Amino acid sequence: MLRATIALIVLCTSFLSNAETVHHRLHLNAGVYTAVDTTTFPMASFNWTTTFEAQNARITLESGDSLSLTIVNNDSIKHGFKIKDKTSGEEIAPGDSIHLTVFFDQEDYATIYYDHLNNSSFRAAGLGGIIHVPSNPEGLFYWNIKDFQKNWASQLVSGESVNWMTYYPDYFTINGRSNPHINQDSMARVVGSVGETITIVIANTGSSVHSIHFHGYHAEITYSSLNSAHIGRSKDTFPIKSMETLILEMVPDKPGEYPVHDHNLSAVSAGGIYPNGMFLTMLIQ
Ligand SMILES: [Cu+2]
Repeated sequence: MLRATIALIVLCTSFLSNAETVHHRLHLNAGVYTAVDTTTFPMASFNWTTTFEAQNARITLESGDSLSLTIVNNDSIKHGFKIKDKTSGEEIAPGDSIHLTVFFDQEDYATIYYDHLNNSSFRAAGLGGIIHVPSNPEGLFYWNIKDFQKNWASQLVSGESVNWMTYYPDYFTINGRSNPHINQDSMARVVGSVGETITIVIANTGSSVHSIHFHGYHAEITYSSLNSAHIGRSKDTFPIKSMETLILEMVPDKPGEYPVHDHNLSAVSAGGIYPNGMFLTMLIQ
């Protein structure tokens, strides 16, 4: 009996020891984005290094982890940092850095970290990424979706306010890319097998509502940051509001290559050209 109890304690401790303090450093970089049609406009992102990349760094944790995060502001103006539903938001002076530690206890959970200052101007300039705590480490894909209005980009990246009532986005990205380049991102383009469990984390870090339409397959909502009542619903179109996160689970029932795109077709364009926006294909073998 004593031996069994000790064995159980050892077993429990070994499970708990998976939880750890995970150290990461994010660099807030301002840069120039080259869109799919070679148009360029200012953008800002949170990256792993001091080099600007349109794709914001993605943070994956295990439940029970403490995220020990340093954020370095490499820009010449003041910025902010907030983790949605987790922190209240802090400011970072130009050239300075902040440090915070946040505990993540829920699995199958996704949230957004972002620059919360200036009435969403900085977030709309690109500063928003995904934090994900998966329940299953296999078959994970990520779509960080954003929309941009090219002729506002200089104002937004400088933190100037805009009249959101007149917002008219003309560039649309997934993980910083658009169709057809997005198909080169192996964390975005779903490639899998019949019967495999595929998890897709979608975060709308842009400013418009999007509606993601799957051809060929249905998916089930396993997490919704806005509507927990939607969990368990199986369907093929998923509206997602600004700053919402969804986790979808899909088990393909047949092989094939099928498109996924924003059902709002203006978001399947870049500078008015179709289909250079939020459009990619899923390949199931
Ligand atoms: Cu469709």
